[in-house]
Amino acid sequence: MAADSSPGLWRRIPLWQKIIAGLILGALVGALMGENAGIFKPLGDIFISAIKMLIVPLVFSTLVVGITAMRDPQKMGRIGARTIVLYLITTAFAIAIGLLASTIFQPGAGLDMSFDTPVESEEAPSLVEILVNLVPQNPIDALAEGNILQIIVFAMGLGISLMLIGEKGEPVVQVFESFAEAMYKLTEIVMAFAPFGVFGLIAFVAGNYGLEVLLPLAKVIGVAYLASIVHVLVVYSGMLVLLGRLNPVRYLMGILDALVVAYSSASSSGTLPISIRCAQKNLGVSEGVSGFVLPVGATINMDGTALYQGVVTLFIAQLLGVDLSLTDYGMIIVTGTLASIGTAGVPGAGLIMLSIVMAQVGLPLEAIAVVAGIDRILDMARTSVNVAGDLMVTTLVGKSEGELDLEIYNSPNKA
Ligand code: DAS
Repeated sequence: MAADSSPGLWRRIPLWQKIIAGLILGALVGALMGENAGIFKPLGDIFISAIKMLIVPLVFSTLVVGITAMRDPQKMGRIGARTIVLYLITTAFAIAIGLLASTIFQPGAGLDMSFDTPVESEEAPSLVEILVNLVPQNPIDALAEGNILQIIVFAMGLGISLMLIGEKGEPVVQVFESFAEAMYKLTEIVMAFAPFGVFGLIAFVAGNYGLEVLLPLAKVIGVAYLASIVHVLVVYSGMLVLLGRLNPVRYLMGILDALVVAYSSASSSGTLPISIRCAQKNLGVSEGVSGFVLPVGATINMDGTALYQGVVTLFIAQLLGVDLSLTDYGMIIVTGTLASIGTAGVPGAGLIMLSIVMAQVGLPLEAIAVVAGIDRILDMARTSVNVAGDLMVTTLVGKSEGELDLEIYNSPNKA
């Protein structure tokens, strides 16, 4: 009798359903076990380390292959310009929505909370510093340190040079092509572990954030989550429909894996390999566009962080009874955008950058201590928006450049 080759039940369940099951189970176990749920944290830590292991080799090889596949330096310039403009537009919308939500719902009004732990203020990186630091003095160091922007610059230079030398570059291009394929396969192997990793991460978080921590600040958490959902459903869906003539439901279904990993890990850069996989396998974006737009986005496009800066800065001003002027609102939008560009794609980075925005409008940095205790809960939401924004722009840029496979994008079955 032929061996039964049909996949077992576990393999027939779509990955995103298994990941969400891991998230729900983790929340339940964490709520039941409290801090003892920390025993599952190593599952999450191993999973995060495994996806971080992929970032440098995957981004580098995908970018080199993607650029050589484009065969047109002008096209790269166009993609870069479109990417930056769309990232700035979505970030400005995000801050505005954050400010509007806190203005309407007044989460800080009538609250009385003490705070005393001073928080050191960060300096926003100037645009000049960001530009100068783009060029790696030693590409091997950049790869070893995981400096994504420098890796992108070097990969672009190498890709364009390989394109320009034509035939002589073919052997190297083929090596990168097979290396990138191997990295995609390794990403899939790591993703099979995602349900268990997400379970471990959420069980730990749910076990450490009991109701006694969350209830007093439930309103500001609610405002941040509501504003985040509105930003994704209104701004991103609206841009996909208006600028790309694309069905936003297919986009939302296609990014679920990346969203859940972003939510449970609170790390955009840690989610990057999953984002690249979602863009290519679920949204049909080409290697070249996804391999460029997503790593840039994971480094400088943080809409969720920008939205969070708007919500929390106003929350703290309300808490202290400080009335902000229109100029202050303008300063929050400008410094919030710069702070989000300078925010690293790792857990807690946005809280540190919050000090820049608060200092700009004269709020005491000690007040950050009020939201520090619930930062992980806020970080999970803002990271999810950061990743969703990167994937939305990647989809739009792919569509505008004819590098989006509409058959894959419109398919109801997502990998
Ligand atoms: N956790 C950061 C990220 O990975 C966002 C933040 O801290 O604001 O995108």
